[in-house]
Amino acid sequence: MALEKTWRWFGSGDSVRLSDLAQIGVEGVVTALHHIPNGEVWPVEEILKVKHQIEAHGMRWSVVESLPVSEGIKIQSADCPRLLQNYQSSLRNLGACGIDTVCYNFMPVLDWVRTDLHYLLPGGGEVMYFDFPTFVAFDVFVLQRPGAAGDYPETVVKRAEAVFASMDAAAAEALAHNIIVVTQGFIDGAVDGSRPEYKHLFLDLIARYQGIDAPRLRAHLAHFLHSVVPVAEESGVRLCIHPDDPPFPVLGLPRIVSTLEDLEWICNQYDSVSNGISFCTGSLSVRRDNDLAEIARRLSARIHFAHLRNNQFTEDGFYESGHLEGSIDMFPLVKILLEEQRRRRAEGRKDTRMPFRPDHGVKLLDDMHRMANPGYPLIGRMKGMAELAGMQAAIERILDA
Ligand code: DNO
Repeated sequence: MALEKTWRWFGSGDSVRLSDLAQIGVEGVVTALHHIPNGEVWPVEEILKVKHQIEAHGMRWSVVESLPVSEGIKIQSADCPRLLQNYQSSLRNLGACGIDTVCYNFMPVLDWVRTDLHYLLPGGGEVMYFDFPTFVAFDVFVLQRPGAAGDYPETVVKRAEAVFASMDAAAAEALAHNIIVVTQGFIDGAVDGSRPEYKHLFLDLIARYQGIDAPRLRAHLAHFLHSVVPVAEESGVRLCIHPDDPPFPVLGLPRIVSTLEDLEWICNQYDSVSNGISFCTGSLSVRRDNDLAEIARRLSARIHFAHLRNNQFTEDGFYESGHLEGSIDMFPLVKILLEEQRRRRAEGRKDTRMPFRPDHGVKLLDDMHRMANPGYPLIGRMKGMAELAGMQAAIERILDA
């Protein structure tokens, strides 16, 4: 059996309707209660409204992405106990409504990062790019984060200086706005992008991590896991942490969900199927020392959700190259996930259908005129979903033979 075909949908404001998804063969929806402020409890009535809306179109609410972990939990502010209680209540409410898979991340301040949201492919499609020197230009020269230059090799800072010199004021502002607001706002980001002083607010959030290095952030994550995994377990919910994107420290902040070692450490903090991971090929593959097949094989029993996407590496970064084309060999990874489903069936586990979503997509054709969050075009994702479904059908035939 193929993986469950799911699709990230941003709620009734999304330009793609649930009826469109039913038409293109989506089986499950990945969404969140985006209207509930970060840190507040998700009430049963609100969960049920969305669940029923999805079910009315013949699909199910397969995955919550994300139930956001507030900054107060990551830094253990005075508010942390209340935020943890709220997180537990939301998990209980989700479980009571039969929503069983919850994705979250533990990245300080910033979720994913790209420096160019409109990179043109030779054929005319548009994708997102991460260019390291441009990112350093943002950090050191546009944001002017105190001490930033010391976090990078001198040669890179020199190149970043040249990048910055080539930008006019509008381009520098657009770069900051893309990184802090445009890519974060729609996923319940930490910064209120509507405020003109958004760069200062962002710097203030970063400053709150003073003294929080990787071991300390790990201790905070362990505390979070010990508080919420037992509740998830009781509620019939499987949590799955999303890896860092990109999987290395940015802005002088630690990132602790980047490697096999990190993921094994997380799984070992609390030995339960409810303490799982989201296998995001696009995020993990950016580190060339990550062996994705090895990660998938070692952790397969804890993978509850797959984000499938490819990258093309360049000398200074990477761009999102679609789903099958690019630097990642998708075939062995998809095969491991399909084999894991078979293993679960043989073991008698109930969660034998693993949801996957085509993660991001190339902006194509009519996508150019349709409103969408960065990375989430309709046609490009639909193409990716079809390609990945075809690959799965072929692998299943091979496994059956
Ligand atoms: C970006 C997404 C991430 C992801 C979160 C999961 O497009 O992949 O924002 O949803 O990190 O918690």
